[in-house]
Amino acid sequence: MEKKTAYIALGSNLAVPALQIKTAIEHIKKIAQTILINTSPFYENPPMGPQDQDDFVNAVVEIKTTLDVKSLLHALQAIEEKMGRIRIKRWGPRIIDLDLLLYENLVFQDFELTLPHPGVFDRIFFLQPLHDLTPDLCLPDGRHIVNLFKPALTAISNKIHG
Ligand code: A4P
Ligand code: MG
Repeated sequence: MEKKTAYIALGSNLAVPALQIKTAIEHIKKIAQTILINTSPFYENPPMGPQDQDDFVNAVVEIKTTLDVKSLLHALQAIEEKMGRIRIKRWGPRIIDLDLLLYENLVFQDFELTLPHPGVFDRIFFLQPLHDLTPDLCLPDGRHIVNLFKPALTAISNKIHG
């Protein structure tokens, strides 16, 4: 099968978040039929949603894979489980959250997967690292990332590493 480009967002706000992101990246490198192409800087961001939790560390990685999109999603969920993620409350604290932002130009929706990830259009903690990796990115609907994320105007999150 042909190699597909995909972007995965990583987020953590528990147990030394930057370390959790690094560990998750090591796991991503080991996904079958998949290679890691690039890692964005890590950013510290205030929590979106409930404010009674610690700041998040967020990053995005670019991969190439010959896995189909569902196999990739399930591989990411297996990493979350291996790393001890417990789902307690929506938008609550987490050891690791792996969100599939984009898989080529696929537009898709079913009970377990929405692509592009709906947050890719407006969440600064997705857009900023994605812009670092691919400033020329065009989303499947034709919108250009620089029209969603204007670095000079909106760079409010704090680069901590990379
Ligand atoms: N799912 C559907 N589409 C996708 C996709 N493209 N990638 C389904 C990954 N999963 C996808 O996710 C719920 C369900 O989404 C899964 O069963 C999967 O099949 P989840 O990870 O179990 O639950 P969740 O993460 O608690 O909920 P949700 O709505 O996905 O939350 P988000 O959007 O992930 O937000 N603040 C900062 N600063 N940084 C963060 O990273 N993250 C969250 C969580 C809240 N606040 C944050 C951050
Ligand atoms: Mg999630």
